Amino acid sequence: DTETVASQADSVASKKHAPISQPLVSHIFTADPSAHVFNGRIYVYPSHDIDAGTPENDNGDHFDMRDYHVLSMDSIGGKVTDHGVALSVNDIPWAGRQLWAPDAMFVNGTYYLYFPVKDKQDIFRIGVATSKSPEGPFVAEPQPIPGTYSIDPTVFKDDDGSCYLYFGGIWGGQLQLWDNNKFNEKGQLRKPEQQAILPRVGKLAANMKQLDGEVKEIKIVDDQGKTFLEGQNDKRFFEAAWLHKYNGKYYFSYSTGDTHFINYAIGDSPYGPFTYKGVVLNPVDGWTNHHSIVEVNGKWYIFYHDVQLSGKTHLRNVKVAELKYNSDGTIQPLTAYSN
Ligand code: FUB
Repeated sequence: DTETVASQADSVASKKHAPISQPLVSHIFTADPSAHVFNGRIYVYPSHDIDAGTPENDNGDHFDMRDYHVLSMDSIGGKVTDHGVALSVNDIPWAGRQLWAPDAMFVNGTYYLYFPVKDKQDIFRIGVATSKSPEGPFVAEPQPIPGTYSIDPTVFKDDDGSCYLYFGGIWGGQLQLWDNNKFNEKGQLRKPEQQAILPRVGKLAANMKQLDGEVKEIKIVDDQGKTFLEGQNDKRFFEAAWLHKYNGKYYFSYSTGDTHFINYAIGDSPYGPFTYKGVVLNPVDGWTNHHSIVEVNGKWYIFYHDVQLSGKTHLRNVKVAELKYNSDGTIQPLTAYSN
């Protein structure tokens, strides 16, 4: 009968859409996972999603997060520990609202947590907080990092110990309000035929709390050396920068936001230019796509999120899956659902 046929069709559809991995934790909502191996243990620095009741809009006001929790595990697939509140918005002297995607780094005996939050004037800036322990609690510096702005900071430590802070995100991430590192309250999103807004990088000073020199734009180019136009929105940068190194090359990966891909580009310097290579992760369930890429015991993993537990874009859950390279160094694109 028609009902049986319909329910068989549903079951085929849901099998086709079966997730390839399960949420790392389900007692809280988590997103934007930045993963690192510190002292042989895997630490994940995610956003902590909550249902704050803030109405949804294109600026992402519904992502109204108030604190961070650090997760850790001794191996991929192992028991995950939630270390509790690592930093709260109430303990950041300059913060207004919206604690978005963080990252962390370990240098000279100290763990540094980098985070974006709107200041009291509602302008996103990037802050840093420190701890002697990877799980926190972290103590925030009294002011944002001078010269930084916008969202989604990530830190890459190169083989010579130099650290670089990558950041930026358009739309609600406000990158369009910054021209030549100066705030421009009239800043606009680019038109489809204009060059897309570029992500930013700054070298971190030895104290990890300041930048050493000016913030620079990062060029992501096609195989002809041309930067993307705003209209090429399945390729151009939107938010969620991550940098990793593989076989001596620098891999810059990022979200395309409104087209929901994680893409990547390869370069010979932490400053780029990076040549576009393709998709790392196809769109996941939920509007946002945000990831990190890390090597654990000789295998490579992508940490990412979707909305499997809630079905709601602002209540996400972090996951992990293995990532594979081809022999030429390109990445095999991942789809987070079986088909
Ligand atoms: O989690 C809030 C924002 O959503 C992040 O900063 C973006 O990357 C997107 O995932």
